[in-house]
Amino acid sequence: MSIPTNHPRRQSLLIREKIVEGFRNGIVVAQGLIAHGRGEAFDYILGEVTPPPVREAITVAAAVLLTAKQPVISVNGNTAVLVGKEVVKLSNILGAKIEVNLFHRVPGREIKIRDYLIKCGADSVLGVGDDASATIPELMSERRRVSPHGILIADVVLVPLEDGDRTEALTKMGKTVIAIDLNPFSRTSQKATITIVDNVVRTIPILIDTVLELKCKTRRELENIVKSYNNKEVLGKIIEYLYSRLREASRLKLFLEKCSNK
Ligand code: PTJ
Repeated sequence: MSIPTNHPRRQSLLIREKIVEGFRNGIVVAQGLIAHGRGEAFDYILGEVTPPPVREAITVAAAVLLTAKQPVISVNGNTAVLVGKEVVKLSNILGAKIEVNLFHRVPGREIKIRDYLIKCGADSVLGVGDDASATIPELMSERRRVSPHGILIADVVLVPLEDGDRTEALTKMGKTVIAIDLNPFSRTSQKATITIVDNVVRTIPILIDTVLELKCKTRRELENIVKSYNNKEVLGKIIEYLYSRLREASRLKLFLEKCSNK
């Protein structure tokens, strides 16, 4: 579909097209379209920017990833089509593994996602076919199937666009979970160790830049960045930020109503 270059919502519509194309190619599931719409609604309130408290979470996430022994980036259908190339770049900089992990594990879909990530430049992708032979305890969904060489032994897992159950199960296993989720109220956001309330299309490039910036720091300096971080406090700041935007919009609405009554 051609989107006029001067369309005020061009960027958002281009992203939507990627998701729709991913759906047509069998990478994104129908439920992924719904999840994307939910994300768009939150992004609208966020103002489609990455505000300061979110940047704080991204900096801490970068420091955690740089100090991790076995970092893994978990990829589902939406993430693959939205930021496949960027995920590969991040994994190369960090030396992190990429693993496909799906809620809707229909036959052959993980192969399509793996092939897509390889097209994006990945050397190897875990969690496909027999490689997903390990299980996350207490988890009943298809997300429980993980690679014994990836998520099972990871100390840090980056989970863009997740559902809450696995985040909770992974943290119970003692792993540090970094979630990217536009909904600050979701179980994922509430249960993750570090929550980045932002659109994955903005976060991954910022995360790459931040990792590159922090790469020259010593382990002690990186640990100091992480030490004072409080996820609940940062989530509170983000909710306050969303609230202030809504409050501002409602004041503007009252003002416009007053003007039109004159
Ligand atoms: O590919 P699969 O089979 O693993 O399925 C993937 C989906 C996304 C369908 C599955 O994980 C799912 O159903 O997720 P939920 O429970 O709908 O949660 C998705 C969350 O991601 C919601 O809180 C959305 O607000 C958020 N979200 C959607 N798009 C984005 C996003 N967060 C960040 N960036 C986005 N672009």
